[in-house]
Amino acid sequence: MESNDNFKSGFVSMLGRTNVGKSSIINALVGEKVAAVANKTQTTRTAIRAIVNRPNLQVIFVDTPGIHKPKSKLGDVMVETAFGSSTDVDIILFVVDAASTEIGKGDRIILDKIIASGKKCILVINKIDLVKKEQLAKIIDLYSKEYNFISVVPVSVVKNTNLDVLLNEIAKNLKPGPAYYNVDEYTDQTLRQLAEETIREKALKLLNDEVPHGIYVEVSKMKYRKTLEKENIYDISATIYCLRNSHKGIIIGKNGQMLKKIGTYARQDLEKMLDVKVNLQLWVKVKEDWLNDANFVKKFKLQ
Ligand SMILES: Nc1nc2c(ncn2[C@@H]2O[C@H](COP(=O)(O)OP(=O)(O)OP(=O)(O)O)[C@@H](O)[C@H]2O)c(=O)[nH]1
Ligand SMILES: [Mg+2]
Repeated sequence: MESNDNFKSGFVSMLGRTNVGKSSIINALVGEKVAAVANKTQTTRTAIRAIVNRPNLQVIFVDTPGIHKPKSKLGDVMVETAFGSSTDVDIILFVVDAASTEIGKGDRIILDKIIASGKKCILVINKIDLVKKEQLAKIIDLYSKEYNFISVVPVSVVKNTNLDVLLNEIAKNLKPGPAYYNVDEYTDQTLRQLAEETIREKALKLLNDEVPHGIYVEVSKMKYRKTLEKENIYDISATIYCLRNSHKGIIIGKNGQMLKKIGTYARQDLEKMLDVKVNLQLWVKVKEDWLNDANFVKKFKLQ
């Protein structure tokens, strides 16, 4: 373990409503795709650790599911995980959408939790590329009245604005400590979990309505194969589970076009991530009402 007086480290959790850009911020800071990002609600389902290493600094970010009104047992577990992940961290990042004009129900619930915890909290206003200066001033004013934030940082992931400022603010507020993870690691997820997230992200992006909320992905095989040709291959097989037969039809698509598209996009990302050629096989199966199967959704619980 690396440790000296100049070295700082700590745990930082992200809290915010769904879709405000928590996972996007983490991916941008880490410089790797750690968490799935999509313009859909409830993209992140579980707490994911992402590690940012800089000279004399290690920040372990805990990405969490967005706070929303749960409509299933999975939703209950997700919200519980989000709040649970913030109890033993050094700093909470409260992420809000720059376009908000009032503090809505979800943000109010989060604020109350932060106030009750009394923890160091940085207010992060994301998506400032979408609003005018006056709106930004309004939202800073609106939230600053609610809590004594150690800092307020407006950012844009899309324009790469102020992400360095955010990391500096975090570093300033951490105490000296050891590197908890090897400095060349960037997540606690296994390759299998990263592959599942990648495939689910592509399905989320390409599918609409209620279909994407009812899917989960399970990798059944992941095997590195040496070939006689120049390039070796990673064989990956995965199943996309969905809630209904009609959803299965949509995921497969006309002449299998949709599944092919999901597979192609996922394969391209996986090849980048693994730096090797990937042979991806996707299957689609129906698993009714898994979202409300208490036993099954346990796997999304905080470990
Ligand atoms: N315009 C704009 N869009 C952004 C920015 N940051 C993120 N987004 C988009 O916002 C959407 C949601 O991003 P995510 O990172 O998945 O949001 P999240 O808060 O992790 O969402 P959940 O996991 O569902 O809680 C995606 O379409 C992103 O591309 C930004 O700075 N500007
Ligand atoms: Mg997310």
